[in-house]
Amino acid sequence: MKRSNLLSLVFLCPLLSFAQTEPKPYGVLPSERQLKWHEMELYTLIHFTPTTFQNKEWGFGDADPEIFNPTKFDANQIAKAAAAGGFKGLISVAKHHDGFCLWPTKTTQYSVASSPWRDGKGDMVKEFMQASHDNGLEFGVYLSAWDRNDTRYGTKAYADAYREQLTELMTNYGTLFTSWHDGANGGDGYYGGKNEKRTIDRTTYYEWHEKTWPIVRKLQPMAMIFSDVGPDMRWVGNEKGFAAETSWATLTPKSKTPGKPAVPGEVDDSNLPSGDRNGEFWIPAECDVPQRPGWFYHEDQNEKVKTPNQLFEIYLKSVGRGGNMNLGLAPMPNGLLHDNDVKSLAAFGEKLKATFSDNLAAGATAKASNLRENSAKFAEKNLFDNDRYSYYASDDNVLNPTIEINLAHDQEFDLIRLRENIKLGQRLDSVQVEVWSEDQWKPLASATSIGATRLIKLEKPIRASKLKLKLYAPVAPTLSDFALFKEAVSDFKFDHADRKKIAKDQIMIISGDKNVKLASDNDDKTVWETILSNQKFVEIRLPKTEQVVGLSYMPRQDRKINGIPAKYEVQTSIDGKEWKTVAMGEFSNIRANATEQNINFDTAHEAHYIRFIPKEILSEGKEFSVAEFDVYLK
Ligand code: FUL
Repeated sequence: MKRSNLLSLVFLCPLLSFAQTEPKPYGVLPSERQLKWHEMELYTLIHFTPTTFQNKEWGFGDADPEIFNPTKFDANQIAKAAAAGGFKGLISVAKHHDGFCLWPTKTTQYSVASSPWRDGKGDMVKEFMQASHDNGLEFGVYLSAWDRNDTRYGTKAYADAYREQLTELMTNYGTLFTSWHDGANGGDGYYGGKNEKRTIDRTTYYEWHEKTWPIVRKLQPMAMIFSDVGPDMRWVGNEKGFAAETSWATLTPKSKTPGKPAVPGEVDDSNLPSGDRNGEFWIPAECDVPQRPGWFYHEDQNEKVKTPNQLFEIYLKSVGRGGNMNLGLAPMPNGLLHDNDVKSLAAFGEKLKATFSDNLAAGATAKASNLRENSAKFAEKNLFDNDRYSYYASDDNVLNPTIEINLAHDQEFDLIRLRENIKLGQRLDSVQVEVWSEDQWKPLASATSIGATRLIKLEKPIRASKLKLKLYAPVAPTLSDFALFKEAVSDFKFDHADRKKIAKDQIMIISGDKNVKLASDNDDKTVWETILSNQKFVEIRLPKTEQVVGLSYMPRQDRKINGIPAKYEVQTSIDGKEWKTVAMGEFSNIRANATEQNINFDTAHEAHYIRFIPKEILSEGKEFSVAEFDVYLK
């Protein structure tokens, strides 16, 4: 370098020093495995068991293994579709509540080994693992603790067998990124033919902390353990895929039973969507949500596959709120994903790429009101280098620095991305963003709980060239990223098949209650709550006798559970006098995932009158509630 250039460099940067005292970490910190997980952002969860062939959400455990025969099963088709959607991992539900194991386990006969699939010689978990790796995805497993098939369920022998199953999965399927343990366990089931209800003490039965999870830690040290309350990531408290607007990565787990440990299924879930500011442990939210209304495939949900725009909204409210997004994929009985699912995933992947590949803040310059030790190591330029861990920091005594940002030129954007260097903890309380417009600073947006990633979506795109960030923290903030994007438009459409839904004004519900029309007003937000008469049923009258093939029940959408049935029966009649039962069953998982429940009759039934008989109402209060009923004709 010429001497004059060197001199001018020294002259231009007279203030920058080489000091580099890092700020002290704040609060609890993420582990190595959690850091890696935060970088993943997106992965998928595959539900495919005999339950798929029974068109149910929860198998009872009594399905004959003979029905499990997916003639076209192709793990590669599924993994490829996930990868095209931008997902970085795939979790195989190796065993769901029905107890059927997708690998030839030594612990029970109830597995692929007893099915006609691949002549009983297949290992579906292995095929999913291979396909994941072939498509650049990490692999993980879900092993339901509840087992509605196993006759030993409820005894120590089953708990031991469960741990043996876990050991098999942790040993034979390569490096796993997660071991996923859902919270639903205990209740009625087949249990080797006993057909009874079994209750376990969830706080002691599985010995999660003492015996079960140590297996994962020993055999798969980098696998994130999921359950309602961690230890590595937490359930977000709903199956919509949305974290709360303010969602901290730290949490103080709360038990449902004071004095007892908070373990899967025994959790006070009130703080799961939001986490706790300064919580006791780093347990970020995992936002799980199925791509369809249910976790398993149902033909009548083919048109309800989430669109790329819906998936994008979930991305903003999960990854964009410091959590990860776990999307449920549901193969059809033939073992392939439906075309609608594949197309929507691909279009979502394209939308993500089109939106986030063009950082409109690239090339910007920034000047902070204070720079830590005036050191280049902590300089503002670190905000634009796309490195999650290089960061801007202020001096220890400056807790709310401001940073002025000059974009390379005028830009139109509607998304702002902020990140903290979380290796030093979740430090920021909040951030405010201002925009320079008409010769003054104007408030544009604000956010709390920044953490690993915070995406702020503006109501509408804005054009600007100068912005200001105001940071608020109890210690020196360590901001690692500032980026701007414009959401790419997706005009994706499914090929719709016609459904023969009866017009709403043809549905007459017989009741003296004046609010009854709320149950068929085409508005999911309105709820009909009622005390049922002595007979305890809801009666629907059609204008004339029709060939009825099904009914749907949309539960209330206001997050309350009062009046929602867990089980049902449907009866039909031609003359209103003689009735026959045409369907009976459970609304599996309706508490966690209150989506529309479709009841399909085995065959069309001539009916002028229909009775819906709700059973096992989830919560006391008014006896029955419904957002919407629909009736389907042949
Ligand atoms: C829940 C289960 O009950 C659902 O069926 C589904 O598997 C979901 C991902 O986890 O706990």
